[in-house]
Amino acid sequence: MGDHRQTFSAADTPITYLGLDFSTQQLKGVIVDDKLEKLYEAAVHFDTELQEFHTHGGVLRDKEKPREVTAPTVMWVKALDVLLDRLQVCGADLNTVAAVSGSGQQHGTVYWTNGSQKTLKSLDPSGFLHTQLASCFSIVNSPVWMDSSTTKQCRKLEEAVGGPQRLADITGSKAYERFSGPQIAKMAESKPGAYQNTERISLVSSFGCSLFLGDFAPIDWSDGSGMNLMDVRTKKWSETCLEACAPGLESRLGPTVASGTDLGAISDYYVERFGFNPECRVVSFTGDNPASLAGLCLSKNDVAISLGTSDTLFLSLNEPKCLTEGHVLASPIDKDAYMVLLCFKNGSLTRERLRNLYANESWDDFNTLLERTPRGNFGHLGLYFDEQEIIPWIQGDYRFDKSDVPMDKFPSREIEIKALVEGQFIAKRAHAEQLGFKIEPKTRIIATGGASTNSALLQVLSDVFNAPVYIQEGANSAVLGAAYQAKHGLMRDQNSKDELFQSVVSTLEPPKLACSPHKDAYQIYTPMVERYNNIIKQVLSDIAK
Ligand code: 5FX
Repeated sequence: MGDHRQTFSAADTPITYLGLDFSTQQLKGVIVDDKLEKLYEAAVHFDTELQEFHTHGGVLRDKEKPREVTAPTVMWVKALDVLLDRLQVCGADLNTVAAVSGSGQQHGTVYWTNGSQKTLKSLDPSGFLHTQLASCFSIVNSPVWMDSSTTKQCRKLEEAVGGPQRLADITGSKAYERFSGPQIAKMAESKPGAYQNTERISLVSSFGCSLFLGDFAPIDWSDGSGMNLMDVRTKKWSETCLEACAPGLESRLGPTVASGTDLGAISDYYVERFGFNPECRVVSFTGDNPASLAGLCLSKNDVAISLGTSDTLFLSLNEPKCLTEGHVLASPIDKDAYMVLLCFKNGSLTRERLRNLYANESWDDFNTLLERTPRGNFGHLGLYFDEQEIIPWIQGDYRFDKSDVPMDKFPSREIEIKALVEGQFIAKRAHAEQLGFKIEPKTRIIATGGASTNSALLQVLSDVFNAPVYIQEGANSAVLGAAYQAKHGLMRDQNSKDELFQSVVSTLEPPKLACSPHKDAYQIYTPMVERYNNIIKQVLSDIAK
């Protein structure tokens, strides 16, 4: 390992890094310079540009089996053929790329058939990648994160280890339908012949990495934490979990590797076909959420909150608690740290519903109403879950007065709007704190996603977390994170810590300050977080009756 940039011999030409993101709807690529400034970017949109695969939103659904969601594996390969061509057409000189890394939608699995390693190792540069790999997959469609058809396998896995909390203690999460372990278990049960013929199982990320390496790439620790199969502390496969999912699984998964590891030189295929430098290194790929953590340059005291159709929160912690709500993953940038990931289904669509009900379908009116009541909303607390929420597992609208007595309606429109926004952010703080997050004087919130342009919303976020809020354009954070990780991968060693990654990204513009908390914010919202926790306990126990 060591600093390969010293030896990289693209003489007199600038050094660049290539990041890729195999996301749900498209394959993206970005080339950055040595200061990590973006030089070129390109994308291949699956539905519109690879129409022969008949995907909608990048996935395939069967009307008869609505919970099964897959994507054609070869479509991702073909997208790579097109993307690399496109980058060259943009003017990119791929000979300057010192390292490539990537990100992939988390949890999705790829099944390489017997003999495919040999094919990967002997790719012919005169032919397309997708034609050479067309018969390399033991099932043609890969299950992806939107699949929810594995409830039976989830319960079996939890029972085998001693319950959901025990599984969370080991792997960082209770069993989830979309996680790879239950997905592999279902594949092995429903298609035993294809499973038997499977030489290697990759995640979407390690699959993308394998294409560049010309060999099976190991699964990295961070994406491996989204499988319900890896011990999140020792970073080794859990034998009990493997046995509960499928026979002979360990050899099919291969080894795990620290995120950001330099895995070797790029396959000759890319040197001869696309003009890559033979010294270009391939750095392990990771999941899209960990790559976003890198792309947002999140440091130890930061919390990233993405405000979109669904809201996502993630942060880095040294000693997280593993619970049956939320996910604990190995950090992609620090070998001793963890990444906490919380997904909330009810984000923008719920905000929009209340805007339409109470604020004349206008965000300006919504913001005026939001600013009209004082912080704490006279003690009113509201929770609005249009869809079945993931954290907490509740659906419906709930309203409480200052003594926590349930109410059918709040007395005014402004109280409804304030209750919605405060309630959404109080929930985020409460669940992050349950997993070990503490507000520190240095805490910063990095807001991304569509709603992060709404400053009235961000002020409430800042007050609830008693921390300044910064805005960062988040749309491309995963692909940029992959490019940053390519550079980081060349510089890191076995003991790599957060500080090294932060120094790698120190050339970038810091995010912009959007707002700071009011002086009374901590005293107002800390008791409300406590009240939220008690209310949720009560609502969940009422639901269970
Ligand atoms: C995380 O657990 C998820 O399932 C999603 O955010 C996918 O990673 C999206 F690609």
